[in-house]
Amino acid sequence: MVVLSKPSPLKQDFTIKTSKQHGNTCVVNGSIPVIDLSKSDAKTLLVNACEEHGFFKVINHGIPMDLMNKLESEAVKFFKLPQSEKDKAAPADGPFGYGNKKIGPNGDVGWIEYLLFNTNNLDSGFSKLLNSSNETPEVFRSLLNNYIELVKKLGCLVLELLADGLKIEPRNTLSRLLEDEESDSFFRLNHYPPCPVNSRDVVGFGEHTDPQTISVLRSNNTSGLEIADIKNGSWIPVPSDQNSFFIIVGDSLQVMTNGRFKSVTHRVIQNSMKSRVSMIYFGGPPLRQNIAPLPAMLSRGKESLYKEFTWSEYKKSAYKSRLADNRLCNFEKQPLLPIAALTIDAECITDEVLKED
Ligand SMILES: O=C(O)CCC(=O)C(=O)O
Repeated sequence: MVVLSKPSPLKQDFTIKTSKQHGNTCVVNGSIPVIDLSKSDAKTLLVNACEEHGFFKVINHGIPMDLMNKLESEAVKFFKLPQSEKDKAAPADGPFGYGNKKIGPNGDVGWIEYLLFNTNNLDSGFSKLLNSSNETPEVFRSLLNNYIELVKKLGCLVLELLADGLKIEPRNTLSRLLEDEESDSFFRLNHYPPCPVNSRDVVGFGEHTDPQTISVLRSNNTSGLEIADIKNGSWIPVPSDQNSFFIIVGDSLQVMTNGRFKSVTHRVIQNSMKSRVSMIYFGGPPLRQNIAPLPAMLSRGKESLYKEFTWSEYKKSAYKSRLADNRLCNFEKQPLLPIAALTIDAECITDEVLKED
């Protein structure tokens, strides 16, 4: 059992606000697809999992356990530092470096602390770490570098198998977005300390979808992650497995497949006994990249379900929203409905609609 810093009493409200879409019902025996990447049927199973769950676990991924464990130990060493030392790694401006309880710029909070890095410019977050009394910063840095390189490769392999499964050519159509030297990808080390309040109602990381293409997640053996069932919205707890990776479909991949793959809503519930440590790579496209359904997804006269936008435009809009907002709805083409059938979804009222009022 890993127990890190002594938690302080809850001063803020970390209560889960029961969402309209998902409520708080939990289906304990909901299933999570497990895909063996060494098997020849992997590409078909991956496509099914992205369509039906937007989430799956991969085994036989080829990333050495030793590397995952060493990086986790370095992260744990950092999170064990006194609060005043960790605060020295907080960003003066921008998002990279140490964060505590605040998630994003718009008032979301969680029972969490984290280190956030830009994968193409590790120094943007890492230079802040040098302000804290970290004893082995070079070890930490080189482990981060090696690990990020390997999870990026894993993300690319999954995207190439998905391209094969969807008959998209060339097969690097999706993976090249992560490999591009201007790819806007992030890496976050999350630490959820044991929470003094033992309740399913305290949130570690509130419900959200990932805006990027694909996320590659690994955690220690502490549970807490839940995904929303795409069919009925109920929450499915994800059993932890420190030897495997979990893959999360992001909003951009949903758009590029014209809604065939689903970007999955997920959240982390606090644990009152054990620390959860997770590491997550968010594979994003370059800022200039148009995010639009791929031609192969528009065959047989299908129309795009989405307006045209670049990753930079989507990101700007996402950063103005709250964690739980449905960010994609402002980019969806409105179906042509008879006027009498039109209803306005409160979450989707755009600035233009508000101005007209
Ligand atoms: O800690 C986890 O398992 C998930 C974290 C997460 O969803 C995130 O960092 O965006």
